[in-house]
Amino acid sequence: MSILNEISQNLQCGKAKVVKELVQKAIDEGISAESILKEGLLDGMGVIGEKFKNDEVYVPDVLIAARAMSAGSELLKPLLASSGVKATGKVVLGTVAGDLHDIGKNLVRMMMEGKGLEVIDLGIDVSAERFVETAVREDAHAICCSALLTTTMGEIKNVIDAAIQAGIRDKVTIMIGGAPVTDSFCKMVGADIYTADAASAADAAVQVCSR
Ligand code: B1M
Repeated sequence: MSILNEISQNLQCGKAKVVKELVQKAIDEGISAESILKEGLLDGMGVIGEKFKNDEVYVPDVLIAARAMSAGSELLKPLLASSGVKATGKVVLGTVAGDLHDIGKNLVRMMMEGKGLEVIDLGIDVSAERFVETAVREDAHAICCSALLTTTMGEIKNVIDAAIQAGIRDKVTIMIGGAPVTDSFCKMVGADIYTADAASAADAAVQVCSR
């Protein structure tokens, strides 16, 4: 079994310590951080997601797999950071109200920080008002919303409405993403930028902050 396969398998079993050791081993063997993330950690999370959907595993199994994912991805953080010219800019990031998923959001943060952006991470279950209040207080270039549930993606519209109400809609870019979110949803609710993955989100944020 390849080491990336081993990472995926152990992540599925929630073995955080083993996953961490294997990720370190893969790094030491010279495997790229992108491959370890995609073919190891995200592959394992994908399998767990499918099994979760089919009722083959339950919330506790998913939680321990998520813990293993976080343990492994922490080691990749410095490697995923770009070595290019550092950008400057400030963004407010969070998972929308009612939504507790944070693995994708944390990847977005890692990638953005890697590009030199200042990321104010509000965590999970963030209300529309909190996104906007923070953006005003911090004079942020962008508000970045992550949503993982079809039942919470509608919260993005509330963030946009709150930005309009606070009079900052023309000053702040609203970036959105997460598994159920699409470009057509982005257009429909009046957000500015949809990106499908964390790396593209970081590239787009750099563009926004350099305008
Ligand atoms: Co949840 N869950 N979950 N869950 N969970 C999903 C999302 C689900 C698709 C599983 C399934 O049925 N197959 C399903 C949603 C179905 C739907 O809405 N249609 C689901 C459900 C139903 C639920 C609960 C309701 C289950 C229950 O309690 N009955 C519950 C809801 C809790 C809540 O939020 N209120 C729940 C709970 C949980 C756990 C707590 C157990 C755990 C979260 C742990 C954590 O995050 N700390 C969990 C997990 C782990 C998942 C799955 C298995 C994996 C999600 C994940 O982390 N993927 C997920 C199934 C799946 O997605 N395959 C599932 C890896 C991560 C890197 O990908 O977050 O998509 P993702 O991020 C990607 C892109 O989307 C993008 O970048 C990343 C890649 O580079 N991206 C952005 C993300 N945010 C972005 C923002 C951007 C740009 C890009 O710009 C700002």
